[in-house]
Amino acid sequence: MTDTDTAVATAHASGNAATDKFKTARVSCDTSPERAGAIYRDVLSALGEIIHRHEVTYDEYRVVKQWIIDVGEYGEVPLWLDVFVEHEIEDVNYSRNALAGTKGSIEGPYYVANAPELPSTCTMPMTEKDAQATPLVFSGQVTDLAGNGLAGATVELWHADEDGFYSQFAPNLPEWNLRGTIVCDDEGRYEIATIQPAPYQIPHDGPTGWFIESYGGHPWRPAHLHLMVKAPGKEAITTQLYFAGGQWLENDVATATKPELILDPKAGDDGKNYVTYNFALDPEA
Ligand code: MBD
Ligand code: FE
Repeated sequence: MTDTDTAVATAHASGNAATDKFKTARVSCDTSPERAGAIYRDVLSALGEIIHRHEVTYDEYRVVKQWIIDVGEYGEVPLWLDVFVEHEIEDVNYSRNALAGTKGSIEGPYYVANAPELPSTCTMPMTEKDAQATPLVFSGQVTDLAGNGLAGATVELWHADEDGFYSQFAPNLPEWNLRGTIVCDDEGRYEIATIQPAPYQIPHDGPTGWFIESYGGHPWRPAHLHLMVKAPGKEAITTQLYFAGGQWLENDVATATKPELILDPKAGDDGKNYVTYNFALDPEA
């Protein structure tokens, strides 16, 4: 390993980790040839229309071809797709199912299944360095649409540390740092002690960063918590929670914020931030 590998989470290293994780579960679906053909024809004709509208040059075509090769070689396919495309997929699936419960948001590239279980009142696994950050006590209840607490609910929580690093996608962090599967009590309640995450720059020293630079954009996401909430007989939700007044809320590079998903923690006398947020789950489709 070089110094760079151990000191920072490069786009290349975290990208390859995300690609490898994604590949461990080979995905398939039963899309019919008719539907596949209709989607591909529409994608290609939209692309053709854009090429004509902007009179895309041969040099531009070759630059894009090289860039796509680079995205693959750097392992940034999950990163680029989840930042720039996933929010549309999340949106259309939310609307189609007409879910009435807590809003969803994108999963992003850094979810890891099967995080160790923690009791309903718990402290997230964290390093001594993390423990210096502002504590956040996050409590609430998983309910049905009528507000009844749900037995058997779990809340999977994963988030970055103050430096913007996710365990398993950055070097030198304990495997399950700031990741856990919280097993709620019999009424769906939880009280999780963690830390305030900081605004987050997606890895931008690789092709995703060059892409952002090419149009004069920025690589920032507002500070966020990732969650997956499940209960027996209910639709699971994947979502994110943000922080009122936080930077980048209005111009998240991943276009994944929603007004219903913003926390407003209050500082307690003990120097910790406290917030309550409940999750309402729709019945299973
Ligand atoms: C993240 O932490 C994230 O949430 C998204 C959507 C993309 C890259 C990194
Ligand atoms: Fe994230």
